[in-house]
Amino acid sequence: MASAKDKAAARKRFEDVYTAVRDQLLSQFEEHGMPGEAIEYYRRSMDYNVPGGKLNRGLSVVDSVAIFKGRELNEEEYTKAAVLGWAVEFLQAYFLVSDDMMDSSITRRGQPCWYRVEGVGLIAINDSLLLEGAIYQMVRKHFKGEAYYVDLLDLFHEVSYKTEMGQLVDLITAPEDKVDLSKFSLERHKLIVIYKTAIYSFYLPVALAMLVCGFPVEKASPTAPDYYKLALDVLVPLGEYFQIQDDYLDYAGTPEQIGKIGTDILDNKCSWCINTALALATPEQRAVLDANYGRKDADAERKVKEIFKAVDVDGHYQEYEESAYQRINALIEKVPEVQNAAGDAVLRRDVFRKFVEKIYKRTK
Ligand code: GPP
Ligand code: MG
Ligand code: MG
Ligand code: MG
Repeated sequence: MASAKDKAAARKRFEDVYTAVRDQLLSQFEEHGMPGEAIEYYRRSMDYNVPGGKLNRGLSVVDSVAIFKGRELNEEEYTKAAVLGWAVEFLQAYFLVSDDMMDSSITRRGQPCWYRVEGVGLIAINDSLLLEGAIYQMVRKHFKGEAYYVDLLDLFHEVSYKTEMGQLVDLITAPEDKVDLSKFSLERHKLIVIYKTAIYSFYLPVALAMLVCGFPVEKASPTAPDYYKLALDVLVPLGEYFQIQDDYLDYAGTPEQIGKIGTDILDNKCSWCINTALALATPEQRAVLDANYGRKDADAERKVKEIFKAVDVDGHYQEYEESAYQRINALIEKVPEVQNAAGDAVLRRDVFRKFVEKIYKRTK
């Protein structure tokens, strides 16, 4: 177990790569003769939106590369892995800046959403596009000569497209202003969660690490394992489990625990809790849910929570968590620990175990 001090040091080392990447992007602006005003604006947009999160996604690229290689990374290897980690964080920033506009959200990470900052407004649309474009500038600068360069590009494009598919289904399933619980179901929830969250948050960091470590995208023979499919088949259920925890904590966690006030009931979110309750509710309970879900009103929220208690969402969650944990561990144990072609990296199960141990029974 890494100490708090080790963790802080790992974060600091990773953050130093952000500063370098950001400065490279700003120098490029200068080389193109962009005015000082634009350079300052772009710096402010990146600093506001990219580095302030938990950095779990970005750091997991670095951790995964080291585990696959089975040793500490040298300076050059570290920097390359960290650049890809930051590319994932830029992708996330691009998603969140635009998602906050689509969701008419007020705050993010304890500060106003970027589009609500003085002097930003709808320029945030272009800012989000620049955050996305930055990914390809970074990847180009650091990886253009690599045999797997085109696979990196393909992966970012595929993952972005799938996330956008999920975002579409999310937006039309649960519009903020029109509550219609007949659109919800556990199947719909699963689809949204997999496409909107699991693929970019869990599969992307590991698949990037696999590309860096020389695991081939093309199967060497018809009987050779499809490494990327193996990873996807574990990481998608893991991402689904993570989001269900998030949904549950939004309802059951205290603000002291989760560091924010849960708003899914007020906001008409297609969360695991409402879908579980809908599957269990009597017609009378269903009528209460229909009348009170997604209303911006504390009393309506309380009535919904009473139904959640009555149908035992809590007990169903404990059951779900246990069975998800068992199922995911069984999937992990089936992953073959194969070597890459060069014999200098192994698809170690520890990469997946590390994710599970981080999130099992989390309460924040
Ligand atoms: C946040 O989901 C949005 C995403 C993770 C993906 C957005 C994708 C785009 C293509 C823009 P959310 O709105 O459910 O969560 P939050 O509560 O964090 O806003
Ligand atoms: Mg949102
Ligand atoms: Mg959203
Ligand atoms: Mg949530």
